[in-house]
Amino acid sequence: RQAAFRTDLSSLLTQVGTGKESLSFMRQRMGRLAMQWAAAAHHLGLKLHHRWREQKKILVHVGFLTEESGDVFSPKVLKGGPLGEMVQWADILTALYVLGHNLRISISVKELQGFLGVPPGRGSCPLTGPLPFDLIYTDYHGLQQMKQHMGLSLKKHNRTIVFYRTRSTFSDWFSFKPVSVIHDNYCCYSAVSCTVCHIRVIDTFGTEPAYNHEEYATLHGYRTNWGYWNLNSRQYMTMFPHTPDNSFMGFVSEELNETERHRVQQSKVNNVAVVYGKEASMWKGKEKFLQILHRYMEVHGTVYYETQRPPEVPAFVKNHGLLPQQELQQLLRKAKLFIGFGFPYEGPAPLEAIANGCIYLQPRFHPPHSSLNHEFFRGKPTSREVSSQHPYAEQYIGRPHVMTVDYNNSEEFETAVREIMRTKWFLTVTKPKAIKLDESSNYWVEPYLPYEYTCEGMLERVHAYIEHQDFCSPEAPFPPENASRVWPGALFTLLPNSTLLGWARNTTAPPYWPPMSALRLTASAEGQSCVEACQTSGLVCEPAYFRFVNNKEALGSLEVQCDVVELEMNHIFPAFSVTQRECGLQKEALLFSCAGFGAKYRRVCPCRDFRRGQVALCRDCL
Ligand code: U2F
Repeated sequence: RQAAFRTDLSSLLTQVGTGKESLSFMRQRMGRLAMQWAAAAHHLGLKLHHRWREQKKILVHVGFLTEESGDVFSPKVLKGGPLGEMVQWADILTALYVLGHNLRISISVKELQGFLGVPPGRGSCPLTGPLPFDLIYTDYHGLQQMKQHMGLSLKKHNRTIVFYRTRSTFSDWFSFKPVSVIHDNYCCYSAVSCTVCHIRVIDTFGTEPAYNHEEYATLHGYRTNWGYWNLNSRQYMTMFPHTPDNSFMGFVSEELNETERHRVQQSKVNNVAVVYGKEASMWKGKEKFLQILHRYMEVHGTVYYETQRPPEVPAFVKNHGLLPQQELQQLLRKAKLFIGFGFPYEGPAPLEAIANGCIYLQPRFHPPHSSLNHEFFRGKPTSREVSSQHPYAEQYIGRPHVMTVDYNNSEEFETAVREIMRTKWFLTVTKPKAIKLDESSNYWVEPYLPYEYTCEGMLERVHAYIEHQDFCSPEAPFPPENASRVWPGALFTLLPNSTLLGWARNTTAPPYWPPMSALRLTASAEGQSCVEACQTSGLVCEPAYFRFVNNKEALGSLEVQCDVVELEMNHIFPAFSVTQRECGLQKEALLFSCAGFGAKYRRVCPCRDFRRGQVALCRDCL
């Protein structure tokens, strides 16, 4: 069946239901953004020339909202608790629905079992019939529930599933014994592992390959509460484009039309600042900054309280209490400054503020926060270094919309506030971004929203993933010894091009996504990851290409001298050490990692281009 874009959300709203504050929040958000989604669907339809798209059967199991996982979020929706996750799930559901897919939504283990066809009261069922879904979107809680409550029942799906791990590299996922051998080269030991390739895990902060590979994580100290599921790392889908090892799912923010832009321009008040932080604890110890800020601006807050003003919020702050999203938008439309004090990390609010024409001021973290030095990130399956409260805003948006300064230096902080006070407002419908008019610090700012966070941007990205990401079919094997044997029938030739090298693909080779034409090979500096190395060249690391550059030919083309070539399970490989003339190739596909780096190694990095404002997709990826 063909998937047709949907613009009427009423049946989705009914499916989401009520009964929990979290669901009501999601429904309200969906309803409020319905027009934007409809317009985006229309544009994307035109862009894709209404090409035929298959309607997928999709199960969305929101694990963190189930009673079985404790559902700690729902009771806090109206009390200043985290809403970022709810924002993202609401937008994922809407995107899938608007794209025209056949959706089922589950927020309890019972519903999950029902949708997967597990008879009540039975842990297992006959080995017949296919998995009734093409895709399952869930989270770490949901994954755990599938393992705990229905591992055996998933066996029923084993016969019709296509397999994606070769026998030689197979590891026993959930310690089930082999069920059956289906194909010559590929086998399905555990039905769960076969079903797992249909799963997408919504994972806010991301999971790096070293933490994902159970055996490797256990042996090398990367084992955490969350990781070790042995998925393809691109099956984890994040809130921001943290590491290209994962797929960037994102969410949306409201986009202003021309009329609204004009209104915003008129409603701006030069000295209104809104503090980022809806829970009183986020304001603790910030009096000094608030005092400085108050010298220049009227300070507003949206801190939840029951009866009395929380002691952390000074008397001069105009506290509105927790606002409904729509009212927060109105406040942001009036404000000039949205100011963060370090927590929460990486939420949606700064993007909303910038989209409504605020300047976002935030602290730089020196040293960066990470799972190694900060309680909040401890136990999260990533070593990513968080350089500020909102690294995406810092790195992808930057000045003049975002100012990242050292709050330990009060002078620097005050200078930033003064600079913001001097900033003037300017509105142009022709320029996509704010423009700097002169060399002085007097510049003009306008509302800005990166394309990837618009409804159209999210629809485009989710559409591309659904069309092209396939973790079930056997992937091209990667014999590291010989590039020309990379893929049966395919011959990859290196095209020297100064420091970068491109690959030309034999026309008989099977299609690959992202297309091979986007591949650019580069070597990182010593101690640098491929994430950074590709960024330095204005590109992005593409983990799907690692298998094509994990060979001696690639090393040769980078003019690397190798006295020894090791073949090892090591998340830093492929890499080489210049001083020791040692080279290392990767033995385990699951450990290909953009994020990995090691002090004495230079990485062999497969990079690719990307679409303007849509880092998840290469230019020819649509
Ligand atoms: C992040 O979660 P948060 O919920 O703390 O993220 P925020 O950026 O504060 O905002 C989430 C939404 O809350 C809304 C606002 C945002 O869309 O419009 N909101 C509101 O409706 N009323 C108000 O008065 C104030 C805000 C992050 F998203 C999570 O992934 C993290 O777990 C969490 C901790 O780092 O931070």
